[in-house]
Amino acid sequence: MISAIRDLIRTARSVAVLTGAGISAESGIPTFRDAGGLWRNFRAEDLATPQAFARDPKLVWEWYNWRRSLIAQAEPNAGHYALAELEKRIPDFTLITQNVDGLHDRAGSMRLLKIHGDIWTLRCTACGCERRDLRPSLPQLPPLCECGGPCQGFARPGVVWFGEGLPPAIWAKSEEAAANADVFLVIGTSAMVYPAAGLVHLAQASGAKVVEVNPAETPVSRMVAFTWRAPAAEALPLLVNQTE
Ligand code: BJW
Ligand code: ZN
Repeated sequence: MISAIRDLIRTARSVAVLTGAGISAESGIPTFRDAGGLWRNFRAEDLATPQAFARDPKLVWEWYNWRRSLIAQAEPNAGHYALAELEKRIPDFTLITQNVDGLHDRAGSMRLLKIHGDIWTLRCTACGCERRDLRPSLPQLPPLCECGGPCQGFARPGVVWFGEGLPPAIWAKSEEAAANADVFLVIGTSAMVYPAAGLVHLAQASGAKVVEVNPAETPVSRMVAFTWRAPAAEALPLLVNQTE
């Protein structure tokens, strides 16, 4: 199967990739929906919402502080690096990630679309201004806007919560990449959260060969051309090394 996937990639005109939390699992960052993904018995669906933030911003920020601290200690793994390497070899390549952890950037990926935002960005709920803040754990929760204006609004994480739209320009580019891809790799995502999971269907309907890399079955496993049951950090380096 590896050589068949390798051949697909080698002869592809355009490759697009969708990653999810599973690609960062081997960097020590818990996924959302596997065992170990819970924080104080909360699910992402409980905390990653505008309603949860309105009700208890400190609680939501404590969750993000916990995650920021874990991510700050983590390093990109062989899966992240393999995708950065693949990008160098394929002229038309797009990496679409649902992850907010920044590990793809740190591995060197450049043609990267972050459809769910970035945990290291803070956005003011009053004036909308954004700033980067790389401190692993923020001391004051919730943090205040630092735009220098009079707003004094709460800052929130610069990520996309349930019920919120995805950044329109980034989403448009993601749909275009999925629709134009000859090969679409789906890596480490449960494919349960929409509209991200819809990219797999769009790619397939537009004629792409879809390849899934995931140790577990997902709702898209049965529709894809290949489903490779392996951890991303093991599978992706094999794929890249064999495309040389
Ligand atoms: C490994 C591994 C290893 C483990 N190697 N793999 C259509 C149908 C039904 C519902 C909806 C729909 N359209 C919209 C909705 C509602 C909702 C939704 O999808 N709900 C579902 C839960 C049912 N979607 C939304 O609300 C979205 N917005 C929207 O649609 O707006 C439209 C609109 C808005 C306003 C007006 C009008 C229209 C927004 C979704 C935002 C999701 N946000 C989060 C949080 C981001 C910020 C943060 O990180 O804090 O995004 S939730 C969370 O889930 C996060 C993730 O990106 C996302 C996906 O999770 P992912 O990455 O797939 O992780 P897991 O844990 O689920 O899976 C891990 C996988 O890895 C597993 O399969 C493992 O097996 C695997 N694995 N080890 C490889 N080593
Ligand atoms: Zn502000």
